[in-house]
Amino acid sequence: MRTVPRAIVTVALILGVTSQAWGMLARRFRLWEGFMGKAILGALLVIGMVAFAGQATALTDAQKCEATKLKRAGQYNFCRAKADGKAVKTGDPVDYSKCDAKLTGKWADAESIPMCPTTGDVTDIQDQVAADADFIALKLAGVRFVDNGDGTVTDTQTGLMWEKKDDGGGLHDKDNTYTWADAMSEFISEVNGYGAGGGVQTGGLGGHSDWRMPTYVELTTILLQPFPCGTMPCIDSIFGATATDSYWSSTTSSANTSNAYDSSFFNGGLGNQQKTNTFYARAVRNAP
Ligand SMILES: [Ca+2]
Repeated sequence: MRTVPRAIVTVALILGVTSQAWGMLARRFRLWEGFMGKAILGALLVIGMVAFAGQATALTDAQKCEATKLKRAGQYNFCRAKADGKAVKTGDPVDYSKCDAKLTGKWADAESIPMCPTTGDVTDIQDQVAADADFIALKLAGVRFVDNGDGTVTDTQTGLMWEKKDDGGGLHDKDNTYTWADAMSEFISEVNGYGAGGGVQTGGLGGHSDWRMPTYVELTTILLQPFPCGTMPCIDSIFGATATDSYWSSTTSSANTSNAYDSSFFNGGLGNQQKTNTFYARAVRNAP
């Protein structure tokens, strides 16, 4: 991919500098008139062409496949954005079916090139590009919080995806409390789809396995503004059931490493607590 433009630039530079120098010499000594002058100029041209052709044909099948897939992924993104734009203009439900069909077909074509660096990844890339495109569409719609319908909420302002809490008695129950260490390891491990005590990873909340505890700064971004606030719990209701109490951040107190910073969703108060105490936890990951 990158060797061709560099080769063109290099050859052009060599030819440019050489021809300038050669022009000066030619004007000074009238070299063009001689057989040697023509022979040297011809040789330079041939060397340049061979160098360029050599670089251009040096693309491997793997590079061709990778480059083609990149192009198709970009076209898929564009196709989705266009469909989003059409839905905005017409008010009709957005329809990605043509984009999906096109991508699937073109991906198969790309994979017919032997030695692709990756194969069988159309669904994976499709999901990733779709998530990126959806995120942009929501951001442009001026929507801040989006309930993804799978137990997660996306904040288009910060680019963070949050765990939605419930009152169902399971892993995501708002009443579960943890020491800081348990929140950082066991709780997050389970949200990421590992069984209690480790084991094999499957699923993960919303199909993701890169959940983590929020930093102190991240945690404060979902407090209702301005805070301390009069609303209890101090958070948008889109985040589901929320304990009106302190939630752990991942950030250790700078003054006392036995403590970690927390945010109270009772009224938006900020503080730090001994890590051995038990408080509430809400997982986060980087969207999309
Ligand atoms: Ca409960």
